[in-house]
Amino acid sequence: MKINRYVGYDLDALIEEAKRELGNDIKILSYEVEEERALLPFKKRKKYTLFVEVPTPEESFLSMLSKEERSEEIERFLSRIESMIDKKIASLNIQNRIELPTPPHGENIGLKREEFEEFGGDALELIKSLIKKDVEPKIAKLVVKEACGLDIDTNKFDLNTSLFKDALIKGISKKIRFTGPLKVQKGGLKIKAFVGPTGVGKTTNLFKIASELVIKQNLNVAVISIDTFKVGAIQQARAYANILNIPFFAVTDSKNLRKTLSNMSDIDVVLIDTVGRSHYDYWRLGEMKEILGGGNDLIDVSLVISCNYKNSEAMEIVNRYRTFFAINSIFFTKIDETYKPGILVNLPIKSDIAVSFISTGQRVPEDIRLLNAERVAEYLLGE
Ligand SMILES: Nc1nc2c(ncn2[C@@H]2O[C@H](COP(=O)(O)OP(=O)(O)OP(=O)(O)O)[C@@H](O)[C@H]2O)c(=O)[nH]1
Ligand SMILES: [Mg+2]
Repeated sequence: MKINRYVGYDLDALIEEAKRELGNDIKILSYEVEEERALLPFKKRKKYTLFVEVPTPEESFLSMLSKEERSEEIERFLSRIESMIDKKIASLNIQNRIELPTPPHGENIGLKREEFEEFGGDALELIKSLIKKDVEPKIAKLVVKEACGLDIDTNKFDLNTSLFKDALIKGISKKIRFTGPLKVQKGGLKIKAFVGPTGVGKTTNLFKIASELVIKQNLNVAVISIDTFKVGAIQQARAYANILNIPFFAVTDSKNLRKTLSNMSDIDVVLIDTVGRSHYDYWRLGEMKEILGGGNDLIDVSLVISCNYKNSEAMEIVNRYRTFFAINSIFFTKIDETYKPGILVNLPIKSDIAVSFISTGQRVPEDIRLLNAERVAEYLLGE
């Protein structure tokens, strides 16, 4: 038994102190009172010593048991705790399931069943899984319907392929145009410009394309940058050009661009890097249009869009950019930064612009793929 000792001149205060330390149910074992003599005989003081038992119920109970009984008791105690923890976890899971917000397009598409009632079986399942990947419901129906036939038993559209992937490839091929590989003829000058909002990956991906053309296709490539606005942009581009050992020019106006292009007699492809511009900045987009005008209509314009844009924002970018430039293709980037790549079908179908490449990461030159129906299907199915 453990005993605490409290010493002082006020017994009530000592009892309160013991209660504070050991809880309200203290067990006072005994106390001693001692009269202390002060200098003046009538000023005697009482000094108390209080002895209180320190409660250790578990320990005292266990100490009464044999060694074997003690370990059994501890086992029982631990298993009681384990089962309490299990119950708590189970109850938390139930609560989580109830409290989790419904995903924006998830299972709740069943709520608008009338919108999908013409579809049944696997077709409906495929539509649901596309919507979960942020494919807009209308676009999902459009794509899936291309791979459906009418089931005469149910009078609903169902897939006429056994695999989701085959169905998607079929639908996507019918609804989206793909540019295919860059078509460049040796000796014929091709000029390609990359435009788009800030930081989407124009410069790094331009050099991925340049690497492919120089290293794999053995073409003569030159790069022109009209990004003289951003600090360090020219240095960044020049460094890449130096690695590839290709000519690099920085131009600031349309006259300069025209002049530079006219001296490209031995070049097969000119890639033009532009400064990133917000699609809301009409004034600066106009300025860029004016500079690129130095290349006349010869320039093939690629709009670079990051896959992690919201669908509505991406469409806004396309609409605003296309009022300034004749966009020939969409170049997607940063697919590695999203797990809901619905934009890959929403944007080309809604804008009716062909798609070219997709950037899959930051590494130059490896992280780039040519887009085709099969790749888009794989991204949408999360393969
Ligand atoms: N994760 C990821 N990052 C990328 C991808 N493509 C480019 N980046 C990165 O995005 C950042 C911006 O790339 P830039 O090529 O400088 O972008 P930009 O469009 O030229 O930028 P501005 O010239 O400032 O408008 C860099 O850190 C790149 O490495 C991609 O596919 N995935
Ligand atoms: Mg850039």
